[in-house]
Amino acid sequence: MIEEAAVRLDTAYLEGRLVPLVLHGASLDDAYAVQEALVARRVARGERVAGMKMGLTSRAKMRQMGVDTPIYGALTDAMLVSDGAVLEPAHFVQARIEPEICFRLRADLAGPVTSAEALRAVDAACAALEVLDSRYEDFKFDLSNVVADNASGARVVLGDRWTSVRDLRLETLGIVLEVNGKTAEVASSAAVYDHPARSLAELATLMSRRGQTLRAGWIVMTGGATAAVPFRSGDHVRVRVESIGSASVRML
Ligand code: OOG
Ligand code: MG
Repeated sequence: MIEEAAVRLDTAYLEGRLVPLVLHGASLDDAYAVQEALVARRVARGERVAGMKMGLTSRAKMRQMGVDTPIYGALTDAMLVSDGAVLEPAHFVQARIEPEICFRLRADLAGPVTSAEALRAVDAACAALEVLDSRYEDFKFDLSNVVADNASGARVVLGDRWTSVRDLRLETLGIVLEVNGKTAEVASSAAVYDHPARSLAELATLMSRRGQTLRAGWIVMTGGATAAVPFRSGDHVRVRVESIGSASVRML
């Protein structure tokens, strides 16, 4: 049942198609097992796990998606694009984009941990955009199905510089999302689970329940600070994070 659900999601991802929900009444543990099987298929094709993402860590995102439990997903090197990249619409079915703060780890991190312990494993932060592309019609799903679908992950756009977290007041940084030169959404980093380090701590803690550990050198997306907005052909999107920098991306 788990492998079959993973194959259906993986095929939909590869072919740029939608699928009906793959799980019905499955436990959250089974949903993460599907996600792990999905990521294993991608690793078997030559992709490398480069980090993890937290999702549904802000009230704005929970409200938008109708799910009120934080979740996580994996990031592979194939999902990472650099600042200023131009994406191909053909690679997405219903892309959305959201502003995030991304961390880079300087040490392994095994949960359960407190926010302060989690922050000690972080070496730097970067402004980032996450491109989401649910494999389910209209981004409609429940907790288990979105977990199985690797938390709707599609691409991560990293800003052009990393800033040491030692010099930052991470709990109160302004975040501005611009679409085609106009302000679309604004937030504070406090929207991210009260503090982005708390999001990281929760990630390590959730992963520990499945016997997994975050690795030195990995990046961690801490979760959308605002609701995600549609990302359509011709759109140019930029995030600016106070004291950290900016990241931008275009859809051809
Ligand atoms: C699920 C993924 C949520 C975030 O940052 O909140 C997420 C979705 O919204 O489709 O990545
Ligand atoms: Mg996200």
